[in-house]
Amino acid sequence: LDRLKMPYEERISHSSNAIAKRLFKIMSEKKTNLCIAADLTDAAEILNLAEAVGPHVCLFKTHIDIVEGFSEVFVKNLKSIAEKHNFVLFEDRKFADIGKTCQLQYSKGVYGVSSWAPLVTAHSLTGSGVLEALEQAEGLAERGVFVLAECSAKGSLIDDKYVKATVAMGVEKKSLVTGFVCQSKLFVEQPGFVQLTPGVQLGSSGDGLGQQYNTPEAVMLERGADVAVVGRGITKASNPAAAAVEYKKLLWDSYLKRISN
Ligand code: 6AU
Repeated sequence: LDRLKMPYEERISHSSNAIAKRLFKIMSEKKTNLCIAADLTDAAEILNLAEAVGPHVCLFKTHIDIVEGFSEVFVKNLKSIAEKHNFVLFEDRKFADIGKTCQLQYSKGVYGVSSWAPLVTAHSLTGSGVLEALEQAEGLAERGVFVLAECSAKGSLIDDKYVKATVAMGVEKKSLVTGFVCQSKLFVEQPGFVQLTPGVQLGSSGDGLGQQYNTPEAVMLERGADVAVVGRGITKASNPAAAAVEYKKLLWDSYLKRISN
């Protein structure tokens, strides 16, 4: 089994996680493997972005703790745009504490993430108790976690041993784990998991603060991405909707090329 050669719709039956199944279905139906990183700080601008790029993305990734103007109405509006355009809300919280603390951060506090985001990210740093805790927390019935196995940032301290142990941890909890955030082909023989790869932008190699960029073609054809995360390549464009269409097309064409080879 080689996930890199398999169409997304065929991978649905290989997955044990409800959100991975939903994601493969959305990608096949909408013909997009683009995740937008909606790293804007103004709530109204995030809603405008969601309306503009919604038809072109499978995932809408937020950092909810950078938003000024957060409210229940904001979440309600974001949820309804997600329903209208059929994309999944994805809070990139990168949970990294002991399990119990992560559980509280996930389900309580100002943001109540587990009540509106079916998908979140977590670090493996503190062990599998984090996944256990997220699974047992109150919130949406169907949920998924992307576990961070590799980082796009220059000088990241993550080494090979950490990477391997992270994937092993995710495999052990496959009912909860949607896939892995990584930069290379770590689990080609596991078609049920999704590879999410950030650090994608055309015409830039980095941001001067450690971020490193690859092209859409490189992440899809060389690095094994299933879904590519694009933030500033779209949000800083003069026309974000047009930029989303451009990235969507490049990513989808690369995917078609990959499965046809
Ligand atoms: O395209 P950018 O550089 O504007 O945004 C990249 C987005 C940011 C990061 O928090 C996130 O992707 N990210 C992640 C994720 C998704 O977890 C991991 C990583 O290794 N690098 C990275 O940039 O929202």
